[in-house]
Amino acid sequence: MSPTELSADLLHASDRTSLSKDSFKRAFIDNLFYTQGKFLQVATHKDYYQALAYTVRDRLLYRWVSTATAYTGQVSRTVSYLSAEFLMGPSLGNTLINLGILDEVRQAVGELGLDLTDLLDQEAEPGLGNGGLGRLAACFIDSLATLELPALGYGIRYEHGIFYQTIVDGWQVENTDNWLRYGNPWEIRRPEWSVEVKIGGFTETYTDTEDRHRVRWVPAKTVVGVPFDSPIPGYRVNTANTLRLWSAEATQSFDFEVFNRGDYLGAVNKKVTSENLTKILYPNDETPQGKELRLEQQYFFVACSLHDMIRILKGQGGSIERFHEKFAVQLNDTHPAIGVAELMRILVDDYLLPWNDAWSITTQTFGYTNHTLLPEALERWPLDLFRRLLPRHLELIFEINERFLHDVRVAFLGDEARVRALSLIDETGERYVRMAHLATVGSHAVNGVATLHSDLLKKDVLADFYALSPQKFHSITNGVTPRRWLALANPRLCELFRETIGDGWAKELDQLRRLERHADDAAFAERWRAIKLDNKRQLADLIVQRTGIEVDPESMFDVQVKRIHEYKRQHLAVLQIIAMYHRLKSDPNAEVLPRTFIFSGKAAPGYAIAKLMIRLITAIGDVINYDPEVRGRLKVVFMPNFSVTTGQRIYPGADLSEQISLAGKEASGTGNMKFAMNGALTIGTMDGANIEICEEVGSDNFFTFGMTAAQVEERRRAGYDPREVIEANPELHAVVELIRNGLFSRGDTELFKPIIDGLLWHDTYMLAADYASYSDCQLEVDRAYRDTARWTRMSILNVARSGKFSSDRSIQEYADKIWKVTPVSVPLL
Ligand code: CBF
Repeated sequence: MSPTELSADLLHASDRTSLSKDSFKRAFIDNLFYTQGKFLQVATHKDYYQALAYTVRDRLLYRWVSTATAYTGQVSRTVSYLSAEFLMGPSLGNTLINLGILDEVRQAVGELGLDLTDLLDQEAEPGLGNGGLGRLAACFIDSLATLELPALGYGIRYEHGIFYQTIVDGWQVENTDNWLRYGNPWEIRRPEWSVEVKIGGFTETYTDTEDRHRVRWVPAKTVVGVPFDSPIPGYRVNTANTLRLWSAEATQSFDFEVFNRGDYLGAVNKKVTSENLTKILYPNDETPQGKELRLEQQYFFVACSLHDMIRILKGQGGSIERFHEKFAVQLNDTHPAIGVAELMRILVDDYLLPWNDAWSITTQTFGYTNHTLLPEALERWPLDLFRRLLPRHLELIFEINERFLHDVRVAFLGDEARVRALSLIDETGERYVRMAHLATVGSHAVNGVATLHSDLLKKDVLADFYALSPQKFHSITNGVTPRRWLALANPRLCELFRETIGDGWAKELDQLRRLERHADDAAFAERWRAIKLDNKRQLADLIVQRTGIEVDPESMFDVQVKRIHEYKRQHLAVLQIIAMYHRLKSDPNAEVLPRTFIFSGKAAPGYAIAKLMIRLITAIGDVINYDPEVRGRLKVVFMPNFSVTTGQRIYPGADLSEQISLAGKEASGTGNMKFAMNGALTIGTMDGANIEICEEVGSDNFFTFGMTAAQVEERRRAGYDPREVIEANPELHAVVELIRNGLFSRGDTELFKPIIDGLLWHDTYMLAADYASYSDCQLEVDRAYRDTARWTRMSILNVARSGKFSSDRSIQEYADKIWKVTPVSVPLL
């Protein structure tokens, strides 16, 4: 019997594989006993969760091993998705959905006297990302597995993920995230595939045996990257791909020489510094900080991942010249862009390939996704820092640049301005390496994440690159996985889907279209409303639990959840809330629709204005929520610690989704999609994917306001003075005065001055210019909401037409346009 047959035999006989309820219960008790060392009567909820997680993981491992076996036997191209962030969210619920065993497991644990929901709540969320970009990576690996595409997600196993946010006296307080405190049952450490990564030092030249000049990198230190693997199951398929996250360890845990000299602390110093590398996720969204450790983190995980791919290639008997045929490597933003130089280094220095061959392999390997147009978000590294950490890579980047700029000069004779604009090195002041340029030059495909964003990339941020190689540019609109964001988050709505149109939508979201024919069915609409109300009740419970604020589920839930950032304009919503409050105070009988405004999101710890915006939201809540004259008609809530888990509770309970960024600033947005597919209507600017959502659901079912991206540019060019606009709008003027005079700061006129001054003197994100249009649009929202039948119909149509926004569609486009990969079906062993 061969080893594979032998293990297949064992698998079939095992309680670790079977999906039957009895075998599941036996396995659960077994895990409780043998992995947790507990029995039912004394175990805690955490123990139960761990035992359940291991029981489910065992079933997953069977698929994982089958997948690995299927992949080993064939040579089809594999996608390597390189991302510094993977905001996965808890695994247990999602795994149960994807394996199709949620109901059985609920029953099995129920028969043991346990409640599955309680157990799901025990899981610590791995917050290994800041926001949209990291969450997109998580949706994408779910879709890759669901579409049965061979893929590996590569990233960093941060010991501490995004900070845990609490609100103290109305202010954001950051607390250390400790997601690994109880261990992580979903990962397996694979020390046998560790990689040694060199850092720092210098380079030297030498002559090889064939008398050619070569360069050798002599590093200052070496760190070991240890992979931790988690299985990523596709939805109702046998495929379980791998998420491989790298953790830094020291080459030696203890330096005996130093210890023997009596320096006890010094003996462990190296270990501590090496392991610091993957200690913490940088909590900045869209504002990279030029910190040395950050560049080290980026290089570390990229170097580990490329070496791992070469190990796999070699293991399959492939030659390095065929690297690009085996791997399509996608750069999730510029964070892994150093991969271009690292692959060149490996090919030229380690494998001694001629430059042109190495360059051809490299450019055929990489694809680059840009996620932002904000100039301040484009990563640049000071040359000195770069040289100190990666001396050889800097030399290679210079050489790439020299060759590239030669091509530019030939393409645009005499246009030295263009040469400077395209250069990989920014020479305008202190010299920097421009990572977006490195990624663009080193990739065969570059894409934006929504149509407008891709157009603006071509027109603005990467315009010169587009002029040079237009064929490289693509647009792939983002998407989100319907498994987590519908099946898991909104079970009641999905039950209605199941009864009405069956289950196919979870894999082919376009099938939701079939709901359209029920949009005018009164009984169906009634059930739709009842589900929304139920979801709102649950959300109201969560709100009171987390904030102490009671809200009325019958009021409209008007929600803005996302990172706190000036360009996203949470403060525009705040101005509008104050205006409504003012209206009510001026005329207590004024017709103001009862609304509950729900905000949630984290501000980067060093981003003072964003933190002040949180303070302003909590401050207006403190006034409005307790004003007897308002009689609960308006409530303002700030939900602490927005996360994947919190999102799963918020999206299904929302009536109105606020997507109000200044047009041209939000690359795509993905929260906007989650809201729409959960039946919330959007009030939004013509920005990012809002435009496509509006196109899909129809402008009658979407509330648009504000300037378009082109109008924003025009207005700026014409000279924009926010004070003029504010003076001319009595409502807005009154609002600004209320804040300025200290209504929300107990008379303190200094507290919110930075926000007010910003608005009056700069208004970079043009709140004043869009205010009137936003305000009018909110009146239209009021009118629509009062007409219950109309609102419900709009809500149904939003869901029915949200099929485009599945990440399965996005991934299929990447597979066809960029990666050229095809599915591999996995037989179970
Ligand atoms: O593409 C995914 C998301 O990425 C961001 O969050 C980012 O970090 N650059 C953008 O801000 C979002 O618009 C985008 O949806």
